[in-house]
Amino acid sequence: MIESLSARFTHHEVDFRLQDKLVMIDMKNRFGSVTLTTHGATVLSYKPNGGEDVFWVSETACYDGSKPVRGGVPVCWPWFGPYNPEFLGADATDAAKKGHGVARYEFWQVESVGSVGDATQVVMLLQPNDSIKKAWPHDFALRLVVTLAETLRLELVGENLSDRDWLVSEAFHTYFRVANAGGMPIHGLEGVEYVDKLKGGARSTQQGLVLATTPMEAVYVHQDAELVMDDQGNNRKIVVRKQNAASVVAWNPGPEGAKSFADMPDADYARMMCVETGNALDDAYVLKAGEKHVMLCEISVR
Ligand code: TA6
Repeated sequence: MIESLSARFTHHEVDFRLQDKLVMIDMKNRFGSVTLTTHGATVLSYKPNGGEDVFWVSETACYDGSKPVRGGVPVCWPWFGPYNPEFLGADATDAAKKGHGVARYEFWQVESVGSVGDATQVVMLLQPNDSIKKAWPHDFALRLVVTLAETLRLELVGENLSDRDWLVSEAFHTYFRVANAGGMPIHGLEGVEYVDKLKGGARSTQQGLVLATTPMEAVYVHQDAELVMDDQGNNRKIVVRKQNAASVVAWNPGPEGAKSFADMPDADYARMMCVETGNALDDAYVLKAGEKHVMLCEISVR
C-alpha cells in the first residue's frame, strides 16, 4: 500500500507511512509541515515553520479505521450534526448512525500530489461505495484540496453528479490546540446571531467579544468575517479566513463531555477548542443537480 502510493505519487515534499492501520500523508516544505490521513481525509497536524502544532489530536484516538480520528480537521459532509431525513438519505436508520455525514467514516483516494508555485498540494477524492450508498444513494464526487503555503488552505469541493437537487450542510470540524480554552477570546463573532445548543437552541445576538467557555456549543450563522483566536498561553493568534462558509460552530465538551468520550483524555477539554467553519442550520444550501460547491478555510498563525 505505502510502496504503491509512494511509486504513484512521487514528490520530494510528500511522504507516505502507516500509523497503526491508517495511511498517513506527510507534507513538508519551507513554509512548514502538514499530516493528513486517508481515513476521512482528516488533516491531523499543521506546524507553520518552526511553530507548534495548530491542531489538537487526542492521545487516545483510534487509528484502526473503526471510527474517525478524534482531532485535527474532520470533514463533515453532506450533513452537519445528527442525520435529518430532509437531507435525502435512503436509509435513515443507517444514516442516523453517521453523525456529521458519511465522509469522515470512509477511506478516501489520493487523486494528485504536486507543487503549485512554492506551495505543496495534495488532492483527496471520495466517490460513492456500497457503505456510503446505504445512507446517501446519490452520485457525487467530493474532493479535499490541501495546499501548504504561507497559510494552510483547505478547499472542500462537493459535486452533485445525480439528477436531483440536494439540501447540503457541511463543516471543517476543526480541533484547535490551545493553551487554555476557558476564557480564550475569539474575535470576529461580535454582533452575530447564534443558536446556543446548551440553552435548548435559544437564539441570541452575540453581545461583544466571545470568550470561550468549557463547555460551549454555539452555532453562529450568516457570518463571513475573519476569525482570530487569541491563544495567549501559546503566545500566538490563530487566524481563520473562509469563503462560502457562513457558519461558525464554537464547541468545547467541557469536563463532563470529555469524560463521555472514550477517545479523549478527561483533562484535554482545557487544551482544545473546536472553531468549526461550514454551512449549518440556516446556512444549509441547495446543491443543484450537476452543480459544484467550493468551501474554503484558510488557517494561519501570527
Ligand atoms: O460540532 C459540535 C458537535 O456536533 C457536538 O455536538 C459533538 O457531538 C461534537 O460535534 C463531536 O461529535 P463526534 O461525533 O465527533 O463525537
